[in-house]
Amino acid sequence: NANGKAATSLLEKISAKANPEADDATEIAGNIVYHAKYSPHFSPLKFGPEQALYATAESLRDRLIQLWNETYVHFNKVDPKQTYYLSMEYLQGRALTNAIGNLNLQGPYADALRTLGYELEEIAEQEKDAALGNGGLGRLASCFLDSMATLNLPAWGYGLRYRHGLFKQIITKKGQEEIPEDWLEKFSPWEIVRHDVVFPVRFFGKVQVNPDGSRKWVDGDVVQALAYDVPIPGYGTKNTISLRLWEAKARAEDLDLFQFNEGEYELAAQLHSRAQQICTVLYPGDATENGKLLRLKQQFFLCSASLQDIISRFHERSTTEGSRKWSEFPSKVAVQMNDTHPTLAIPELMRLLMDDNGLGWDEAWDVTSKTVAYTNHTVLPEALEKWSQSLMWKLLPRHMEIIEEIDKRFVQTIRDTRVDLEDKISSLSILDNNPQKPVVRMANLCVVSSHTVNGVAQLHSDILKAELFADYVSIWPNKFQNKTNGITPRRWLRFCSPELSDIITKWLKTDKWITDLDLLTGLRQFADNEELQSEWASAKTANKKRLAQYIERVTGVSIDPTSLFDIQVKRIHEYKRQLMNILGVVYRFKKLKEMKPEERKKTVPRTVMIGGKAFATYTNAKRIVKLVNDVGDVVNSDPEVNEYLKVVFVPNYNVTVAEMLIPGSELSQHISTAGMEASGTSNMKFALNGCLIIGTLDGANVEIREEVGEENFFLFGATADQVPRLRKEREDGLFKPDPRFEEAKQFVKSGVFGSYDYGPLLDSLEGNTGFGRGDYFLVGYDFPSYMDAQAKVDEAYKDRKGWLKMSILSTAGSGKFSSDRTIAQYAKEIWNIEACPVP
Ligand code: T68
Repeated sequence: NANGKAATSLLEKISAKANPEADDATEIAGNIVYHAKYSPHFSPLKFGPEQALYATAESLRDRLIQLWNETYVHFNKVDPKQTYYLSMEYLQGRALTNAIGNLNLQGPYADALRTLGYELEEIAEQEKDAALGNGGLGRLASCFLDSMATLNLPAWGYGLRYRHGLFKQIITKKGQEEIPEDWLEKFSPWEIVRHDVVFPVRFFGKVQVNPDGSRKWVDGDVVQALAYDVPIPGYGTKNTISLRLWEAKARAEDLDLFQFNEGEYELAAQLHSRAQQICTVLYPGDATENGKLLRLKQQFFLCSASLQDIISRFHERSTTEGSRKWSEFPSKVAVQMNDTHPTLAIPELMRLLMDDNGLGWDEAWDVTSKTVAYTNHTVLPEALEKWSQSLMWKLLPRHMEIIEEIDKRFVQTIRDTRVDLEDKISSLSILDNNPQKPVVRMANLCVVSSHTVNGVAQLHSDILKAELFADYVSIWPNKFQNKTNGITPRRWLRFCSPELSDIITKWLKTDKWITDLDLLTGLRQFADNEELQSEWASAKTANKKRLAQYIERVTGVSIDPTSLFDIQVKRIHEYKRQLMNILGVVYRFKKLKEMKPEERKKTVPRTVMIGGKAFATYTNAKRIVKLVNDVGDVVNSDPEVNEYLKVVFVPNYNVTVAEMLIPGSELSQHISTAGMEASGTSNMKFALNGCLIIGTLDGANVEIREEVGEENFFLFGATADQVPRLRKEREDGLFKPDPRFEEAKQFVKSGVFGSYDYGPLLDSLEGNTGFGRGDYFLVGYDFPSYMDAQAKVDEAYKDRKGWLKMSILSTAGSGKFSSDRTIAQYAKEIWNIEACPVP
């Protein structure tokens, strides 16, 4: 069926009929055919798998638009308080299976497609991921949208419509190479452009002082923000909410026709191309001044367009004549800032209120600070955003005035009320006026201006309160909260592992767990049950086989589905310590080589899979990718060992690849240096899928271990409170490395894995050698306890029944990590919003 000839002839036999409410297979097939014929994007009457995808998606879209309109009308009528989630990133992945699943139409859609000559899975495979994010933070935003819709909450997401999402990773002899991702190459059936939703966004220019003393931002460049809406269906509800993505467009008058006719095409279209740059790529490199400027433009573009839209909706929904009282704004609008990236929402809201709507400072400040809340996702100093003051004055002069004023008033209040904090003012203030490099500290601006600040796991929130934001806590003890992250159980269990889901539903005698994940505790009583264990094992085996086929297809490496599948997938970063994982593998390989054949036979065969993208300019992260690949090449082709150990680098890790890997894994690694991973969310996905965790007491691992039971978690490593002392010891040369650690490093240095220069990478693990950072991430310190924990894993895996029991208990204990729980807490404890179900 590759060229779709057979399907094309079937197309002719089924009568086309547009019907957004179709719900049996025959009608759905008619609707798909309708779109194949009358919403053409390809040459007439072509119906290959790709055409089938678009027609299927469009048939679903009809239905989503129906529900979406109803939701929109209902929200407008009820006029509830609404949350707006502002995020520079969303990692939506594919939408087809998710939409069909949330609407509970798997059966009819699969049947409809079969009458057209296709399998649903085959069609779903055609879809590209929407990868408008980097990692956990972006995926969290997408899980949150799913939960907001499912919980019937009046909430919308706002983001940017990047033309190119996160780069595609390919692995060559050189290691990772990046090629542009192209999700909009053809078009996305999931977005609707709203030609009537357009707002002007200004850059540069100057501040004009009016005769009455009021101020106005004028001149500079004006770019149009145009809205593209993506429907977000809830599970088992009519409620369908919006992810509104802004695209930047120049105005027609920005084309200089005179210059164009003079043949100066580039000059003539200068403003057009400048506008276009804004949404061209996700996270443009910001090493250069130009790169920084573009990134700041992106952030402001998101904030300004979204706030203008929010304000216009606030007035639109008013039932009284004329415009509403501004004091009502915080009872109608909650704005959540996903990290500091949308911090400019604060001065922009102040500006819109004061300069465009005539509010005084105090009134505007009262509205703004009651509206905005901030989520912190990191304590790493290098990841805390600081923008150069001169760059900000250039791009956003009025906002800088406002930020200065916020800072001035804050500092004055501290001077007036807290003499004890006098010597802390230089670190508490928003502006860092260090003459060498004056910057705006965005996190400080967020903390000072928000009514609530939250961390993303208990340990992380505790660290924020005790360290990063400790002095603010003494000023505003009630401002700080924890909201432990969560994941949507729809995408991350129900749809990615239908086999396991069916077993769970069968044993719990209900599928209500899909929206009430705490019900999974009901599996605990059956953890020893042989029948459940055997069903559990066969679902796992099926998922492992599917994964093995995938791995063979994309890497050419054949892996044994009866071996222990051990996976670490996440962004490549030194703090996440993929290097410790691969050094552990190197050590295992060396020991296997040294063993006699009969000894080897007693070991537990393992397949170690590592995947993730390194930021294009992060050299050490790229060296880690290279090392994993090189180790894999040697190990996998070693005839003595490769029956017992395989090492695979899984290329181009993304949401879709995760949906394949996670259900098939048995052990997953979450091994960051304690205190450095704010939460982690893939740890939750793995645990939910019955995969055991080897990990440190970091981020959400702490809570996962509490929930699944410590006997079902392979713990190792230093704790967060020990880390500073251990780093000091390392610096002072008081640390004695374990011989296994030295042996593994030495083996890499010896050149067994090729001639690439791993020197700089290995040097980063040394103490006071003058190289690297003196093993800042404490790989050397944690290595022995890591290896001991790995030995426990091998022992545990030999006990088949014991392992299955642990696996069942892992799933049973994962209820807490539903993003439905997280979002219900945000709704109640931060946003103060209530469900608004469409009748
Ligand atoms: C992650 N942060 C945390 N940042 O590292 C992770 N993008 O522990 C946590 O679970 C997750 O957020 C959700 O809370 C990120 O993913 C980014 O991707 C990032 C950072 C800077 C700029 C852009």
